[in-house]
Amino acid sequence: MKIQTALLSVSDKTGIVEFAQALAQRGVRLLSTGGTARLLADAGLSVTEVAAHTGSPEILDGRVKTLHPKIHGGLLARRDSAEHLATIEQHGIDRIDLLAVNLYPFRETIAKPGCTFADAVENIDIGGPAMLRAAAKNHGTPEGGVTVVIDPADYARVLADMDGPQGAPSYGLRLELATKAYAHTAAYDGAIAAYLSSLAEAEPAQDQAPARDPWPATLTLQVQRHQVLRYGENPHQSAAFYTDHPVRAGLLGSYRQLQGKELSYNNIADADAAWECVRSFQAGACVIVKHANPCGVAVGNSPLHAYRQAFKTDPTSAFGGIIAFNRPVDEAAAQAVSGQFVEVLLAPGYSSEALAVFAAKKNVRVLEVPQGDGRNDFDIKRVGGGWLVQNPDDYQVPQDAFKVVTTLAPTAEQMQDLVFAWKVAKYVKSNAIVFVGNGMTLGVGAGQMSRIDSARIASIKAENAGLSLQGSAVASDAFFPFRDGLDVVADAGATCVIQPGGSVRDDEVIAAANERGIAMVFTGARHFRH
Ligand code: 93A
Repeated sequence: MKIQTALLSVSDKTGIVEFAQALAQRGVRLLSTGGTARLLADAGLSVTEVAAHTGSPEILDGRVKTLHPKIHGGLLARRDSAEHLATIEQHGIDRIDLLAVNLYPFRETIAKPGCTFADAVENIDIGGPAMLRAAAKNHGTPEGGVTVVIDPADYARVLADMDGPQGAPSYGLRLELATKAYAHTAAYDGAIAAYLSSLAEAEPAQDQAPARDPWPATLTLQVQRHQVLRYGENPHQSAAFYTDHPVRAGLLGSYRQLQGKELSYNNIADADAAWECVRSFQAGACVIVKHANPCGVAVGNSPLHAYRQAFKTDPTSAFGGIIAFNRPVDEAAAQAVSGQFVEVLLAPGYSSEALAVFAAKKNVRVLEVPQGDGRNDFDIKRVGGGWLVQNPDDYQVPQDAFKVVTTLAPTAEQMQDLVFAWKVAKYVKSNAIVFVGNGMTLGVGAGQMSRIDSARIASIKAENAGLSLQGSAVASDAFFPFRDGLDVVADAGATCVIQPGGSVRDDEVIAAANERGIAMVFTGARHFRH
């Protein structure tokens, strides 16, 4: 069924004039709302204003412009129902075969600093979603139906089908565009619900009532599909990557891929771990991640230096790793990194020389993540039949809250390594034990069910890498429940330890530290990561 009449009503006017021109050339009659109609008329197109078409003027400051039976009847009449077609004819309603609508920019409006409640409310589109839903509902059958376009990127596809053998958009395309339209209106309403619930949370307490429950009764996720992934954590799982809308700068989701194969599910998960860890450093740093755990972290006076030091921690595990830098990567670092098998590289930027080095290694996925202080509102973990929701673990114990609990206090250099180790431990799966010396990790023990095993593994790994732990600093992501873990790190050569404290056996552990000549600091906060 050829397209005879199209209704164009768009806030984002990208490509609309060209699209309308192409439709007009193909003999399509154009209907349009105020602003869109003016733009098309200015471009010399013949266009009928919706108000003229319906005989009802736009009223209530434009709140009611397309909410009319002549519009909705034209979109909703079933093309395969003689009765429907007779009914619209009887009421003087023309079929509308194509609808191009994109909505008032609600999300963009509320993102603007100083947006008032009135601005937000006026940017809640009512007529647009009503038309989108109507047109999408009536996308029809292989024989015919309504084509609905919300994304200017799809205009060309509609025209291509109109020029194809069927002379009209195929059923496949109509179905796909209808799906997209519903996904769009659902996300749009989600954004409105999230905005309104944020107002309710911000409401000042009117009385002495107990503090509001900080978590809303229902959660609306503002995410959009960024990419369908080849597969999930394993090849028999299908998967997709959804990103926040909009993504905050500084978070992984704001990445730009400069080269390399498509990212996989595990690439994205590991890249996030690496990026979150590296961006937590003020100093120039490099983080190498394997299976969601850092296997090498170092600060350095250049990206090359930081990388070399990080790599030394565990060259075996670094093979096929994800490598993140918090400074732009230069040629020297690029050369060094390309000497190893690397899955993904992340940095806030790359010199052109560095990019030229990677260009010779087509498979390396090179990501640029813009610097920024964006953080997630919350973390989510799926459990059977539910979701666990929490604030992200972005608490940083201020250094003046550190408490030295042993007779010996750490020297200034030891304190630097302790702070470094504590930072890294937060990004290592629990139970985490991290040995550090001179601004680099020396041994990382991750993901064990007992802390003493993590301590043993960390020291074994240092030994395997040929690194000495004499005089090293150690961080433990949670308290030592017994003195045995502390004894393991002392035996390995550590001379200072940082840990939250808080065990019922703290006294035993402090006594052990004093006995072994270890300076120990309590942070008062722990960083479990599962
Ligand atoms: O205010 S509305 O909710 N009421 C309506 O009846 C209506 N019809 C279309 N907003 C409505 N629209 C929206 O106007 C469209 O979704 C589109 O975003 C915008 C296009 O307006 P104009 O063509 O005047 O720029």
